[in-house]
Amino acid sequence: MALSQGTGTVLLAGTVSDSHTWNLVFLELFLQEQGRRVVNLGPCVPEELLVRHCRTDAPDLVVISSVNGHGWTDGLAAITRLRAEPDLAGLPVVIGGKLGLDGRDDADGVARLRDAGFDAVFDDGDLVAFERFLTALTVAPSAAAGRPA
Ligand code: B12
Repeated sequence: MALSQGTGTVLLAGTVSDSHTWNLVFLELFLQEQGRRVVNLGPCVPEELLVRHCRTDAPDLVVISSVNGHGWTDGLAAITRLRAEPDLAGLPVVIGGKLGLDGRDDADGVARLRDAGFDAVFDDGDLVAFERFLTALTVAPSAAAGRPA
């Protein structure tokens, strides 16, 4: 489903091990400023809860944030669990923040997360790239899914 400007619902969640919250507050405001309705599940969201909310809230996009340095593993577990559900296979899901511990670009980590099912990975939390992704998703979901992370 396309994210139409002003109407799309975004499900926002921190990863299971991550207790940071200001990243989520920031992203909620960022998305709301663009007219999105945001359901913010907060930090430390287990995979089962995420799956349940993907069904009950019927989001047009899922945004996962991780800044505690465990994003590669937590993100992989979350997307693997989500993509195991056939009815959620086509739901756009992205992850971003500070995914590793050393702050360096990790092309292998990005590739692993993309292969596992994320539509985009914003390792350095690049908000400009994220905004471009949102615009592409609004116009044509397939174009957004095809762009490089
Ligand atoms: C405040 C803080 C805490 C507070 C959190 C309070 C709270 N209520 O959130 C406390 C003290 C609790 C805390 C705990 C820990 N912290 Co801390 N914390 C910070 C600190 C100083 C600021 C984070 C913050 O609030 N920033 C403000 C928000 C708005 O910005 P942000 O989080 O960077 O998010 C931005 C981007 O990353 C991006 N973004 C985030 N997610 C996404 C998703 C998408 C899709 C996109 C596009 C963008 C995006 O957008 C945001 C806005 O620009 C940072 C250091 C720093 N200066 O960044 C460390 C930091 C995040 N913490 C760190 C660590 C290691 C921990 C602990 C593990 C420490 C410990 N040993 O216990 C624990 C985490 C425990 C856990 N289970 O998660 C490390 C993470 C290492 C890494 N990833 O490289 C950091 C980077 C410090 C460091 N340099 O080592 N922390």
